[in-house]
Amino acid sequence: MPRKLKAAVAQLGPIHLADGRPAVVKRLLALMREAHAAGARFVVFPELALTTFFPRYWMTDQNEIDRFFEREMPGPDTQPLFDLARELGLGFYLGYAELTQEKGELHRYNTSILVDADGRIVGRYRKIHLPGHSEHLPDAPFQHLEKRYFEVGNEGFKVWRAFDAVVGMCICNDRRWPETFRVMGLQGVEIVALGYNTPTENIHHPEPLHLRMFHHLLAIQANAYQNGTWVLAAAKAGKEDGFGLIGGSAIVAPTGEIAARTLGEDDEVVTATLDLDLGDYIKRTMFNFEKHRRIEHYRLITERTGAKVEV
Ligand code: ING
Repeated sequence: MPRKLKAAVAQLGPIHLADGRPAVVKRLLALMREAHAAGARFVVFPELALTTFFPRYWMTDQNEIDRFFEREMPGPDTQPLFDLARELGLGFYLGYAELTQEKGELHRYNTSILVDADGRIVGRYRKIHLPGHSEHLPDAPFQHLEKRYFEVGNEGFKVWRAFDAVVGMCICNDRRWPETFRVMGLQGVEIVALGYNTPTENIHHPEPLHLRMFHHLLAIQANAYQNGTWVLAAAKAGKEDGFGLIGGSAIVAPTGEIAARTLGEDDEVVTATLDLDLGDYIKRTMFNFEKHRRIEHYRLITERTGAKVEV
């Protein structure tokens, strides 16, 4: 019996500084209803889907910074998402800024959760590849302070059984690193859900605008194919208080082909029926890890952090 899952990617348009959580949650609920009406049982939301992309701003007051974080999940503002998930039988991936206490100390992560069709949290991922910088860049048009506001995730790249599939998660910049997907690929992942907030401008080095979309799609298509997995990628897009974020939300098949993608930069749902066995032939042939990988030659990947020219 082929395993099929109707899934959705729910792109968010801009969230401005003035937009409170209740207004954003209202948009998320509407997107859930739209995904459900299209027959979806799983919907992927963006990274930091409850607030504006606040790492673009230089802040020094911790109370000001912590206004962007969730101290509990679900909390009063987000509980309606879990209630609707249960009512509709629609699971979701949600990205948000997590403020948590561990062993009496506060920790802050760029986090995503996997919620099943009963509205229960079955998985959590804390972003590992934090891009950008930690000190103020006075000449930059905006900041990218994820290294300042978040700690590196401490729970690795895991997978969970959900929606009759093996499901993994990552967040934004993680999608550019093949290690992200290969670690999940080595756990038999069949669906990787990810959210992203990708600025239209690269503050680190001027590059043509078209490369932002090209690199985004290149990363998710290549990693889908090289690990024989579906990839569901949801953008927060559009101009947030004038700062541009790319769209390009997409559902990518294990073949690397784009099965669905958004056209605009506002709230938009796209869906596809995932054949959860489609990646099997890729994992049995081209990317049969057991048969073809030669880990005896890969030592540098885990022993060396930066590149070193020794010739
Ligand atoms: N955003 C960007 C991304 O990886 C980034 C970070 C900015 C990468 C500029 C390259 C250039 O899509 C997040 N949130 O990781």
